[in-house]
Amino acid sequence: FTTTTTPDGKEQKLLNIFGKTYLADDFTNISPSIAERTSRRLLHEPANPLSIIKKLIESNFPADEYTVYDPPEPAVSVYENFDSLNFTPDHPGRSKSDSYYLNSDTIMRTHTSAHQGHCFRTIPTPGFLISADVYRRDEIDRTHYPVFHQMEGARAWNRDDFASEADLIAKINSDTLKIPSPGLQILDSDKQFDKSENPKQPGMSPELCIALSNHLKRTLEMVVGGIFSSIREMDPASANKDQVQIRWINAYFPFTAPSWEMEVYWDGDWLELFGSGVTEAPVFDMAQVPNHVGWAFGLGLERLAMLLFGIPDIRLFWSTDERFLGQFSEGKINRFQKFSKYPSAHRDIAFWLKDGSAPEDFHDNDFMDIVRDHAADLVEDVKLIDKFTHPKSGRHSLCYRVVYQSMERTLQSDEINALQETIRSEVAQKFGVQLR
Ligand code: FA5
Ligand code: MG
Repeated sequence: FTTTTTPDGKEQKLLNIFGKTYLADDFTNISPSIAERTSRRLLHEPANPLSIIKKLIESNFPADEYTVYDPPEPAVSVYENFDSLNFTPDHPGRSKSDSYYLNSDTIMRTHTSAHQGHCFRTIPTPGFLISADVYRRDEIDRTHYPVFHQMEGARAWNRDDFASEADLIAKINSDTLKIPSPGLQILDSDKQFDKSENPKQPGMSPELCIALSNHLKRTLEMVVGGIFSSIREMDPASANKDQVQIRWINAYFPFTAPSWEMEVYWDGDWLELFGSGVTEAPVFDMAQVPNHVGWAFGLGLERLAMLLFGIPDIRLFWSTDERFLGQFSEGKINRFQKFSKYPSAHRDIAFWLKDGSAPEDFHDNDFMDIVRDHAADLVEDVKLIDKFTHPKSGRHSLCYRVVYQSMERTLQSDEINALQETIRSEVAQKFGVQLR
């Protein structure tokens, strides 16, 4: 941060980041530990499991139909991240407590969908694939990290290329794979839009909606089937997974209708792989390609990588330990061999909220941010473990448990105590709470 003085004598804070300067305002909440993450570029490390998965997925899309797009920087306009995707001005997804804002106009993208408009407008092929780091103020545990990676994909048709809607539908149908991918057992494959549960968009005929939905589902089934068949070839240890079960679940996104999530059954659990749906007409209008129809999906690369490589903790993707990185090579999927986990230790922090303040006014994410800023990768998990209201004073107390563990070394208790002390005083100072 630097400051400047406006002509009328007011002090103005400036945020200098990614080679640009932004006027800070009451939305500014990006922290140094998050900003630092942007320089690592895991998807550009060819032997990182995330980029191995990215390449594997890309290889399952026909290269002449889908262009691979690599977005230049993680900061996007609030318009791109939300408005261009049909999020209403009061949509809760815009909340400061869930995202990292540079200021009220600029945000660290929360999903790769932020680049849909640009791609629909500029990419010459009918489809595209976008992969990038995305940023969310989220909880801290084995499967959540404030920075993760998504792959977005989309496919469009221009109504103006067809003499009639019947011709358009016939073309979409002829572009659609006829049989679902072998090697997958698919539940609810033919489930279509549903008036009450998963409505089609107004103004689109049922026939067109069904044609687009079928193209979306058959394409993604082919891609997922292709991924699992390469796994079977590469990794005989997973040979028992020769029939992978997937299912289509109704979903909701402001920028698609109808919408679905795909889940895959793996190691005894259904795991959500991606969200998808038929792109809403206003998204094409705002992208300045009116009269288009199509579909999109957005997939979490860590989820799939954890499953396929057997990686147990999302922080490992950021490890620079040779015992981690040395296990992987470009184009190859192999089971991760656990190296011994360094010991963990927990510390609790309890505090009274300010008089008259309710537990709901204290956001978990604000606490998480302090932990992230001061202990970054040395924390495995943070949980609210107790809430208590004093029977006489009516004051509320909260207790969080912080589990410390490093991926790289054994933490000494002096070091943990020092970190905990820093977190304690920062929490007291920032939120005016009284430590217990
Ligand atoms: C989205 O981000 C939508 N943009 C997806 C989309 C794109 C829908 C295009 C329709 C059309 P969601 O927040 O559910 O949706 O995230 C998409 C995927 O990212 C999830 O399915 C999951 O695989 C992954 N994901 C979400 N949150 C996390 C997280 N905290 N850590 C790791 N992966 C995550
Ligand atoms: Mg979701």
